[in-house]
Amino acid sequence: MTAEYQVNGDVAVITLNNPPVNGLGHATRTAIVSGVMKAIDDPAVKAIVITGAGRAFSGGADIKEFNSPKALAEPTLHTVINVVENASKPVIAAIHSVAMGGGLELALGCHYRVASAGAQIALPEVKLGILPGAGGTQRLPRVVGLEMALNMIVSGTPVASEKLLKTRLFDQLVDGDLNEGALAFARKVAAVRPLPKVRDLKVDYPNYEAFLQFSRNTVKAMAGPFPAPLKCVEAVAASVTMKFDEGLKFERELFLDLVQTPESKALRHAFFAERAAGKIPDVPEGTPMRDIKSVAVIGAGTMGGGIAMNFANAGIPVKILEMKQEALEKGLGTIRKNYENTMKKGKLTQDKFEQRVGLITGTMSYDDIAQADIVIEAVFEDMGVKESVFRKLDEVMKPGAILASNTSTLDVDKIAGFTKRPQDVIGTHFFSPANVMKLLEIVRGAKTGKDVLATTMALSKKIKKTGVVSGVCDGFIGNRMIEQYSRQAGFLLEEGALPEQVDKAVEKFGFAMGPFRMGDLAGNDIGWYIRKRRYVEKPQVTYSKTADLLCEMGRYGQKTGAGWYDYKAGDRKPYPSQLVNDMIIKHSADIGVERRKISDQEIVERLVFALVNEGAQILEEGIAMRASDIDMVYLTGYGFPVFRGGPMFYADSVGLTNVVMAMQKYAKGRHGEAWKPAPLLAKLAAEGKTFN
Ligand code: T1G
Repeated sequence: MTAEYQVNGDVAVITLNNPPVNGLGHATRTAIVSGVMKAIDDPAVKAIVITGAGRAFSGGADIKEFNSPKALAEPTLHTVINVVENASKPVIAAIHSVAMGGGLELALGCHYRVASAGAQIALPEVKLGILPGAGGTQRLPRVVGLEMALNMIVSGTPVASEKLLKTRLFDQLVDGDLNEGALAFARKVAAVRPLPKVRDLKVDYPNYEAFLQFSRNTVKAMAGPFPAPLKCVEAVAASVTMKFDEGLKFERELFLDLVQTPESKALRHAFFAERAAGKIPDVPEGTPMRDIKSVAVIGAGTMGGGIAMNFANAGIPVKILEMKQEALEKGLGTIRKNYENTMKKGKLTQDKFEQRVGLITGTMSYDDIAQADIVIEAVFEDMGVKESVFRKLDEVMKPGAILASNTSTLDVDKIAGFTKRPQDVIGTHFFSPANVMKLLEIVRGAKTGKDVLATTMALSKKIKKTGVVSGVCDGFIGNRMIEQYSRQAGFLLEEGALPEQVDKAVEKFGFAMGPFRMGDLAGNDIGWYIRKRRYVEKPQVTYSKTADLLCEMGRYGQKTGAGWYDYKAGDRKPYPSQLVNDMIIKHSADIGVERRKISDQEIVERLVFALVNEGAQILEEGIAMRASDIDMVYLTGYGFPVFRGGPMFYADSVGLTNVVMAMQKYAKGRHGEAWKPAPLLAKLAAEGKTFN
């Protein structure tokens, strides 16, 4: 059942029961309507309460139904709300935990609303690239006022129920048992007539034009490529400029426009992709987990310090091990400074600052970390160094401790082989800056225990990371794909483009930062070191020499004051470098490549489709469990534009046949071997299918 009906004395209670969050799917909507009709027809029933079972009143429309016939099948949410609002007996919404989106709109259609404290009240549709489509933009302003409603709808941010008590949204805050409170309230208002309807209220806001114009300007400035925020303002404006039914119609038109936009489809894909990533098919819910009460981090450098902060932020004590006193003090000092900066920005209170700093301690003795429940090494990216660390950890760590490596490319199975407990070894690949980037690649070794995997995935959620499981291969998911992206970027320089053109082209596509600005930020020497290893391991793979020539000039990037671009002291802005551009142009001549004018479209296609092709290989090899996991890696770790949904989703939206055709065009050019379509990509394209 997706909504239960029972009569308690003279009050009918309709309980939404569609786990996990009582999404208002077609079956639930049908059950609500039949419940209300039944209550109306029953002379013994004087009032009706609608409440939610489980963890929510309702999380809104069932977004799993979107773009399917069910979403618009009668009774639509509009119809349900009409039935409720026009019922001849009072309908009371009893809200706990979550009332969001269509769930809140349903409550707004009721005659009364009671709530327990701490319920999250929101119209978050804008985060899915749409807007409240069942009257929320017209009713919410009528109960909380124009300004509060506009802020809630444009931001999508939840507000706690008790903060809205003084508004006409709630008639009562119920302490104790919500259903008992709702029943008592229902009996109190059962005979009150006329029945109060939110639609009959007026929005009272003097000089609303000025406020709305200010809102339009502000929202236009912050909305970026997303059309929804501005449409939210227009819909809310209708609550003061139009009659209710006209406003409702206008809202509906805007909603139907937005639900079809590529941006909304991408955001909805990202919503589900993030949740799917936490599911590991052969590690079911309920797999026993290890208790993580304390963490140790080895290495107090940039990565080690950032990693440690994640755990302190989650209230978990962290011990950082360094071999040299000076390095340890420097690392702890950097952490303190980071927290001080956050506090200066007003994003951290003094007591939170002290709590977090107090949770991070330093040591130079392995014995001090032996009792930690998980130890994460963030030492130099060299297998020899990893070997000595893991042999030592195997010696000192208590039985059952999880031994994690922050390696970004090395073989986790090999690392596990340095210990007598490979089942306890796992990769936890953080992305720099580790206390900021959401992505955590969880690298599953061949022998990693299921409980270790389940524990690490749960721990990633606790430290507010997006955990994505990767198999063991060179570069896992993200770095293996960025390798092909970087190769194409280098070839484009040899063939006629310059760093600034390449960066601008992909940044126009939506990337946060192009490959050359990214290299200057992260350090060009990191890639140089990895390529030197690759030249030995995979001599058949060709790279542009330009990046090596740049490093040989000592131009590692911002950290050396010069990289692909020039930098001025204290200024992180990149300035095109004549010296580097001359080097590139000379290099083309040296290798006999005639430079040509390259279009931005070619740049974007070669960089993005290089990601897609490698992603298809990764999917086929089972390194990634699903295409949407690859999308999550790129959305949360590599600045891929969210409004495009991730590389694999974007390829689907372009059409895999078109992707393969573009690749066939580039296969005719230099290094054409790089454009051999991955078998899975070729197969899906031939069958007219998609990755996701
Ligand atoms: N529909 C279907 N499934 C949903 C859902 C929804 N609205 N919300 C969450 N889920 C699933 C989610 O996929 C996951 O599933 C599980 O619930 C737990 O979610 C007309 C059209 C409600 C605050 O945007 O913000 O109404 O992976 O891990 O951290 O105007 O989910 O377990 O199978 O996030 O406790 C507007 C989106 C819809 C709310 C709970 N509503 N959801 O957070 O759990 S559009 C939203 C959330 C709409 C109307 C329009 C959160 C939550 P699984 P979770 P959580």
